[in-house]
Amino acid sequence: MSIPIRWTPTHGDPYRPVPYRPERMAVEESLARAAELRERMSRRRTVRQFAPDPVPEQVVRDAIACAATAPSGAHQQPWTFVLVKDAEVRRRIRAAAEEEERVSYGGRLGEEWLAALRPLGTDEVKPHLTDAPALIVVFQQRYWLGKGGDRRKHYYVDESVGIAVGMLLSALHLSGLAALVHTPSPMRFLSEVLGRPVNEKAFAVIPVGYPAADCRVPDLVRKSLDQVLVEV
Ligand code: IYR
Repeated sequence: MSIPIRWTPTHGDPYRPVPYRPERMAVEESLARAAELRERMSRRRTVRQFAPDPVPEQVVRDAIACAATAPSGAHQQPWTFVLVKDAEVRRRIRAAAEEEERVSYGGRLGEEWLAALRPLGTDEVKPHLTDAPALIVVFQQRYWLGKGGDRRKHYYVDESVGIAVGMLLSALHLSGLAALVHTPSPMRFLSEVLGRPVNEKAFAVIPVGYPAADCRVPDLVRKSLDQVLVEV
């Protein structure tokens, strides 16, 4: 018997649903998994000091594949993940990012913003961009760009890419890797350095690796569940 050919529904295709019957998880197992996941996720920290040790590349690719399962507006999947391993490209990204950050920390951010950042200890020096063995540069596809130059609107791009990045961070953490969401501003240089098309806009640079042996993080406390959850 031949296997039916599946294709990605494209713009304007009719609704052709297929059955979805995942096996229901036993409540006991659900509770145990949720509690374990909560505990493991609570141990995730944003890392700014990375060991130069290489990471298993397939772990990073699998995490990106997890991120790409994210829901998206009209299922348009408006994301591109550029995995930068090349040391020279990372050096160029660092140099350009630090040039922008010098202006930002030198006053562009404004006193209120700088005061908000002070407890985090960030500054314009970005060694993580070259110390981490890999960078995932996430681009949003602001619109669809056809081969002939025709464009189609993408919907809820910020939300879609934000969800995907959240899933990426979870996947990396649960696979044993540390990461940082770095948002140099403005980020236009990333399109130039990485040669991305005009419909793509950089969203974040995510260095990935293992924490340095002497890694330190700010002494942050997260809001408790009752501070963030309202039940009605
Ligand atoms: N983009 C700058 C500044 C910065 C802004 C926020 I909001 C942060 O949470 C952290 C840093 C930088 O990357 O240093």
